[in-house]
Amino acid sequence: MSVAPFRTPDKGRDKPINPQTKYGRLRGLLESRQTEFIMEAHDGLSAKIVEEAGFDGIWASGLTISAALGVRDNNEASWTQVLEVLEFMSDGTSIPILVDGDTGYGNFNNVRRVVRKLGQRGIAGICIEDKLFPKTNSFIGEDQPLADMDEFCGKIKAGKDSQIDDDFSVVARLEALISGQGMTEALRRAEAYYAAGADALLIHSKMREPDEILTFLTEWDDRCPVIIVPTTYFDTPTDIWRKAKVSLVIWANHNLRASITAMREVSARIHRDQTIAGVENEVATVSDVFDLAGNAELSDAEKIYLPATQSAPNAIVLAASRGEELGDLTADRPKCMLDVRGKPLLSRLVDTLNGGGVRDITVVRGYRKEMVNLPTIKTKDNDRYEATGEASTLACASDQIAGDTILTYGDILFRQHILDLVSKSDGDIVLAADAIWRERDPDPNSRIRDLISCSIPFKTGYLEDEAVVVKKIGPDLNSDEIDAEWIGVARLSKDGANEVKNELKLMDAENCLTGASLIELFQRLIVRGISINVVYVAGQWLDVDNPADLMDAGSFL
Ligand code: SPV
Ligand code: MG
Repeated sequence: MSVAPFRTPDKGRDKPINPQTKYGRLRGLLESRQTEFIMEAHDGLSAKIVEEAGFDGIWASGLTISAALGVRDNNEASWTQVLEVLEFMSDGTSIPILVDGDTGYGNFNNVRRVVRKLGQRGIAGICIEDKLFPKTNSFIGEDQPLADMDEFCGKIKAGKDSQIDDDFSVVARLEALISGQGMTEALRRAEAYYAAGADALLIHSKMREPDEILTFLTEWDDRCPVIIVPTTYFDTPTDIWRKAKVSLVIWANHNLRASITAMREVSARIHRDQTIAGVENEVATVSDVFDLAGNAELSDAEKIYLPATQSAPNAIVLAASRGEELGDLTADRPKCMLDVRGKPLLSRLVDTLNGGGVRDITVVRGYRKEMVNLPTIKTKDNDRYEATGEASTLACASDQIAGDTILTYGDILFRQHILDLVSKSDGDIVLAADAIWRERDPDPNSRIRDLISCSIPFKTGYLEDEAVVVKKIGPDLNSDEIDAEWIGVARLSKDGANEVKNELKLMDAENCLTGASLIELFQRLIVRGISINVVYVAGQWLDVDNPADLMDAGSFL
């Protein structure tokens, strides 16, 4: 269906819009000729959540920014204080912001200054309302006085003359209906504000029904973009706005109101229960907070900008599988989250990594991923965990395979010195391998084991500084060629990390990534002539495959 353009009586209003800028994208929403929606935010975090939800724009509400600062919507927060909040909101998001500029914070001169400052901070547009400074929220009281119409037109002109980008939008908000001055006055002012240069009109109403808004829309007859704020007439079907050719609908305050409900509930409950145990699974995780704050980007940047000597290795923990052999124990959680003497197995593993200076830990989750929620980890997800193997799980974290990287299974425990040994060892890909693996269980076939045949066996007088390389790795070595069992811990240097990453890409291109294990990945590297080193260890580790292993894990501590 082709939609006619807006009636554009004045020249210069139909210039091409630059869709690359936030200014252009807000103007694009206003002029898209379909009904668009923007959502309220009041700080950097809520702005990010609005973008994450999929909205194409943000309403920086005066009411909710004030409330979030703990003050009234009466210009109690100064415009520069609001500007500071807006800067956080804009820096943290890539979608345009339309700011509720109240009455413009003074006269035309204040509007000029605000519009320039907003433009400098990448705010896409301002909405100013035709009331008096200091403003009062439109839903409070009756018959609030309106600004002089000509004086308000001067503010609109001043705003347009001060914008630093052609696509910056100045929206004129009409309060005539709310202040009881009637439809004729609203239309008279609409005409004047549009002629003064407003890019769009916002027609506001506090009626429970949409009738006066619909009448305005009919009378105004699509002369320019019109914005509505259906806070009081909230149950009007959205299709009515589409049919009435509303340009933009503002959902004006629901994030703030939702947060008030949620914060009240959680505070009351914690106060009453004197514990946080009851709410722990009902609130966002701390790692979710880190994700929203963009911590992953910071640790990537640290790898680029901090001197190499200061950068500790990062770790990738593969923890996507359920652990079938553990039966009902893993009905509601993956095995990495099973309790080992009062703490999840994964927490114990994280403690060991932290003890070795490894702080940047990415856990790849799969089965019951919501249960893998430790505060200090980053997460990646293998949502196809049921149909894929370890190599695919590792590929889900391929952007973390960079620089010095420790790679571990998520169902193992090992002593700190093993981590120190692999961390110090030379070689681009180094596996910690248990030379006395037979002591744990002499039968190589008793469970799936990652067995290794090495260039120098441990028993012939191996010296720690001698380079031992893997000749072959896999579950099906002949008994007499097995020298050790890989314990599930590896270290990759920067070059080793690149080799592993490339091999994962090759496997993907050859369609053999899906079911592959890590062992198959390592074996492919060996066949390609990449050297994989071994550091021998003597026991002091375990993996948890079955209930007996879980008992052993308790005693291991
Ligand atoms: C705001 O969100 O601050 C607004 C809309 O101005 S309203 O509260 O409906 O006036
Ligand atoms: Mg407001």
